[in-house]
Amino acid sequence: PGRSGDTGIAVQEAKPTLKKPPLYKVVLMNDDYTPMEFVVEVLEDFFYMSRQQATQVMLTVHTKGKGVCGVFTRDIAETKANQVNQYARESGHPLLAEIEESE
Ligand code: TYC
Repeated sequence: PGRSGDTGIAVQEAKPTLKKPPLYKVVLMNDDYTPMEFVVEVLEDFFYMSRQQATQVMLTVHTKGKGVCGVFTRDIAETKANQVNQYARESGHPLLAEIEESE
């Protein structure tokens, strides 16, 4: 602890480094019914992926069961997953996005 002037009172000095916020993955789950094209469009529109990148992630989810769409702070990850799930429901598809703690 530092000492405040000549009062002899110990004070807590500010830490010079900032803590990084915890990060969360938005994970897309596979299902048997959502069209591949719909998934690719979701990845392009909500995660700003190129068509090539979106196709690759969609195929990873399709073959491995799930895949990471992106890593964000908690609020952003929750918002993205909610937006995807709401849009999929409105469109009549069972596509599901979840969030997972990263690291
Ligand atoms: N498995 C789906 C199909 O064969 C495609 C799909 C891919 C669905 C990724 C969901 O997150 C998903 N039509």
